[in-house]
Amino acid sequence: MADVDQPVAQEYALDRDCTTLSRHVLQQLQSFSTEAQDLSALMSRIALAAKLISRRLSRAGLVEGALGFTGNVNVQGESVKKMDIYANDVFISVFKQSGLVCRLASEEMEKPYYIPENCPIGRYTLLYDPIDGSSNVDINLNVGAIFSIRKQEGDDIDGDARDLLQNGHKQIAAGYVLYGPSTMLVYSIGTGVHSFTLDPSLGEFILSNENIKVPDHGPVYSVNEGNFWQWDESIRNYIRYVHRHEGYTARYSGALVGDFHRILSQGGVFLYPGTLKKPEGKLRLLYESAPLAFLIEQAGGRASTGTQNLLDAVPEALHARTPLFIGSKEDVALVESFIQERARESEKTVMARS
Ligand code: P6P
Repeated sequence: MADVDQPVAQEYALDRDCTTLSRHVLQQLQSFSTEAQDLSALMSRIALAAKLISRRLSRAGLVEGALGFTGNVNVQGESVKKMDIYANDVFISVFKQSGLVCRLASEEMEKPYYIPENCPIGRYTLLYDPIDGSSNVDINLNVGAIFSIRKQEGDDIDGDARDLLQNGHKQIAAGYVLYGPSTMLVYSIGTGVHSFTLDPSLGEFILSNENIKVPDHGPVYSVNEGNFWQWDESIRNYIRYVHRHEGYTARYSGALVGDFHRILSQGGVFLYPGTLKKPEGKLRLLYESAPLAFLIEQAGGRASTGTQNLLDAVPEALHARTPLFIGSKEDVALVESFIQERARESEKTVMARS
């Protein structure tokens, strides 16, 4: 007797296989407006860049000159990996052909890259970290890419992209690519968070999870405890708390995208606090923290600088950094409670001395 559910399951499987990223964006917007078409085309370009970089990463160990350092230092003061440059160039090449993106702002480029021929048509700016966690590249561990899309405001006559120095609510789309055992693309255009998995046999990103929600609380805290003595006492007090209480476990891969993806999937909190050497923290606001903050809020979680909602933060410069506390709302609130407690104690001390 044939399984009566067979046709439905088969139909569902076929429908899922046909839910590509570009189709999903149009479904999300339930419109074929110019902006909807633009966003769908932009996401398709992101997917193409991700496929090209995934292909390079999967064979990097076999390709002469793919791995290792270039010998240069980028605007962040970090040693540049050959894969950083390759990935950055892939995004430039893919979006030059897009006709939609007028400017590219990348961790790897001090100034934005302008594509003047696209400006009359597409007034979008792509902000991205082409390879996040590149210290993992040469040892075949997970790396990622983070992207954010904003609409250009004004004509940027003097080429300083000042209109980008606005808070994270100005983002119209954000997401990341995780190059792990499989290559996943996770995105939001403000209608929930959705994940796609690259099917190499199809060469397509196929829908794998819709409307992802982060648990209100989770067991994971993700932080580089090697910086313990560089942190403010409030953060050290939080770490002492999770050390002494049941139900917490530490996970840290050294690549933000992988650590964030674990938090999004299982709940918990990722922390990159300010340190003595880097009081503003290490992570960049416009193309690392703000896109992830956009996603986590869409997934029902929170992102904070420690003193304000991350999406409210306004950068003073293109490569501005900010402390980042992001994940489940209860776990981010717990970190903030230690910061607020410390601030109250400091205030009392100052009052007592005055
Ligand atoms: P640390 C990678 O260089 C990165 O920008 C993020 O991907 C990662 O979360 C962080 O830096 C790791 O920094 O200081 O812990 O090595």
